[in-house]
Amino acid sequence: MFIPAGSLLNTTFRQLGRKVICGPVLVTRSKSSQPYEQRNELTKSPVCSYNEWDCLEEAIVGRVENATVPELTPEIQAVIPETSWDYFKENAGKFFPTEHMRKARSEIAEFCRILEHEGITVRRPDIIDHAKSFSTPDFTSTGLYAAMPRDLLLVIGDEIIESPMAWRCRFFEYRAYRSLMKEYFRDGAKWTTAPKPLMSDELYDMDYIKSGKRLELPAKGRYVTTEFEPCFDAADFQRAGRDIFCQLSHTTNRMGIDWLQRQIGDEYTIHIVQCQDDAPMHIDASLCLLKPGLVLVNPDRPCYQIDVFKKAGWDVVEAPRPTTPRDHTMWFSSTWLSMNVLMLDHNRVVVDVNEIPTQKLFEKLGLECIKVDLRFASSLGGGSHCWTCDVRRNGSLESYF
Ligand code: DAV
Repeated sequence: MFIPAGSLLNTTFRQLGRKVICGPVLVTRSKSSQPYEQRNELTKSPVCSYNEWDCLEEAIVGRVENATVPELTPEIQAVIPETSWDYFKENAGKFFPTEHMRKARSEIAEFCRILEHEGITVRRPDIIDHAKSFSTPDFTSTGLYAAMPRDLLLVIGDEIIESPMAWRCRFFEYRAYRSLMKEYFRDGAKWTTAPKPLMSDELYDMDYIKSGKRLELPAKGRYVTTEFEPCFDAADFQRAGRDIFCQLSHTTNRMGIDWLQRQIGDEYTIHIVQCQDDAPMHIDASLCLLKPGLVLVNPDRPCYQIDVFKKAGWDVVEAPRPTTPRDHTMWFSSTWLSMNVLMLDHNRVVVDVNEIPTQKLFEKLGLECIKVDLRFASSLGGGSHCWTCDVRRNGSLESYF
C-alpha cells in the first residue's frame, strides 16, 4: 500500500535544508586508546549518507567469522527457502560448514580489497562468538552472524541507527558493531539505537507456518511478525534523499516504520511500497534504486506502486534472471541476490562476476561494472548491497521526486 506523500513533487534535485558536509579530508579518526575527553573536536560527522548512489567514501563490510546456524524459529521458517529447513533443524547452534565458510571468507577479503582499490575506506565489525547461547526474560537463543551490516544499520544523513531487527537470533548482533559505533560517535555522528524489541511470543504469529498458507498470507497483508511492538530490518528501506521507500515484510511492521518516521522527522517522507512477494524480507532484491532516475525491479516480484517512479520520470528497468545454478546452496535467500548491488557512485556498480546478463544490462545503461565473486558468500543471504553499509557518501540532502 502506497502512502501518498504531499512531498512527491515533480521538481527534481531541489536542494534544501540542513546540509552535513562530509569528506575523508575532514575526518580524523579517534585513536581507540585516546580518552573520550581528549577526542578530536570535529564539526563534521564521519557518518553521512542520504541515498544509494552518491560517491561512496567509507563502508562497513560484514564478516563471515563464526557465522552460526540459527534455530528454525517461526520468523525464520516464514522466509528462508524450504530446502534449508532440515539443515537448520539438525545443525542449530553449530557453525556453518568450514570449507564453504573458508571460500566465503576469501571472497569477502577480496571484495574488501576491490573496494579499497576503488578508493573506499573499508571498516569491519568485531569478531565475536555468535554461537554463544543467551537468554532474556522472554526467550533463549544462539546468535547468527555479523555478515550483513545492511540488515542492522540504517544511515540517514549523519544519523546511524541500530535497527530493532525481528529475528531472535539477531538480538545481540549490534555487539559486533559497537567498537565502530563508539568511534563514529566520538567523531561526531548521531548514534541511535531503536527501542529494543522484547521478542516475546507476542511479536510472532506462532501459527503462521502451521496455517499451511505460508506463501499466500503476505498477499493478504499478514506476516509472521505482529504489531506487538516496533520492529524493522534496515534492508527493508531504500533511501532517495528526502523520500525513503520501504516495504512491510516478515521483518518490518507498521509500528517499526512509524517509529522511524517520527525519529527522522518531517524532513523525510517514508513511503510504503509493496511487491508481489510470497516471502518478503528486505526490499533490496526486489526494488533497487540505482541512481536518480533509474530503478531496477525484479520481474518475478512486480511492485504495485511502480507508477510513482514512472510518473516522476524515472526509468524502470527489469533485472535479468540470476544465473546461479539451482543446486548452489542458498541457506537464507533466493538467487535474486544478482540484483542486490552496491552503487559506488552514479557510474560504478558492484556486481557479481558470475552474473553476466546483469553486467550486460548495466553496461548497456552506461554503468561501469566492478566485478566481485560472492558465490559462496551469497549462501549467507546477501549480495554486495547486503554485505555492506554505506557509512559515508559525498553528497547532500536532495529531493528526487
Ligand atoms: O530472497 O530475495 C533477499 C534478502 C537480502 N537481504 C530474497 C531475499
